[in-house]
Amino acid sequence: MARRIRVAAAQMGPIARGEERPAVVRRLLALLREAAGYGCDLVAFPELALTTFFPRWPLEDEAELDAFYETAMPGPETRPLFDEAKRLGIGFSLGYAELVVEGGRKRRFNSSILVDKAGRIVGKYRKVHLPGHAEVKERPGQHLEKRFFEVGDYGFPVWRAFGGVLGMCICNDRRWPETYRVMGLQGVEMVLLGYNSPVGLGDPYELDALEPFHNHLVMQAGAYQNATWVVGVAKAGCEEGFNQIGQTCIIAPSGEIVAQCATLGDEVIVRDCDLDLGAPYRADIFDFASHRRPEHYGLIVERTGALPPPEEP
Ligand code: CDT
Repeated sequence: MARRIRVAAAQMGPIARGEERPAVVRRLLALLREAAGYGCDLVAFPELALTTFFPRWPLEDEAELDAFYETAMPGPETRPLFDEAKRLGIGFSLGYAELVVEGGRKRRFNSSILVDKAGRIVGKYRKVHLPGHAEVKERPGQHLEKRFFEVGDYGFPVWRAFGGVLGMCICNDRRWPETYRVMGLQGVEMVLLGYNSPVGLGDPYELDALEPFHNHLVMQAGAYQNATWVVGVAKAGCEEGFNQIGQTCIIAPSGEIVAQCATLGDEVIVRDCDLDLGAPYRADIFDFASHRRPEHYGLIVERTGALPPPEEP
């Protein structure tokens, strides 16, 4: 019998700096209800889906900064999302800024959770690849994730959920082959990932112009090379003066995009995903046990890694 997940990717348009949590949760609820109306098992929301992308500002005031983080999940303001998901019998993944106090020290992570149809958190991931910088740069836009988050300390776990093996990663993680491969080696069948990808921060125009191409390139390659579905969900549009790409999409284990958003706003796309679609790839071209040669990779690095520096002209 085919193992199918009907998944929704719920893209969000911009969230204003002053938009309060209850208003954002109302938007999430509308998207959740729309997905449930389509009979979805699961809806994936973006990275930092409860707030504006606050690492664009060098926030100095600690109380102001803390207000962008969740100290409990669910907390009083996010509880309605869990209750409604349970009532409708739909799961979800959600990206948010997490603040925990450990040993009297505040720890901050860029996190996402996987919630089952009964409203229970069954998986949690903390972003590993934090892009940008900790110090303010001389350029039009900042990306201060290294200042406001620690590197995630959970690795790339996968979970048995929704009748398959699911994993999560967050935004910049999608550009690194290791992200997918670590999950691929654990048999992942669907990767849920949210992103906020700005253009116009001051990179050369050539890079910004290719950003939509690179966005799909990395997710399609990750899907194909690991025979997994990938659900990539954007927070899109012009947020506080900065343009963020959209292109929310659902990618099959073949690497093909099978559904894609057409706007830069709140929008739901849906696809029935056959989790067994990756099986022929895993049985042949990407049969890791038969064809991968990890015992040689170290040797290759050893032999080629010590390239002498270029000679002075
Ligand atoms: N949120 C996130 O990880 N964004 C990065 C852009 C970094 S630009 C300095 C991305 O990889 O899309």
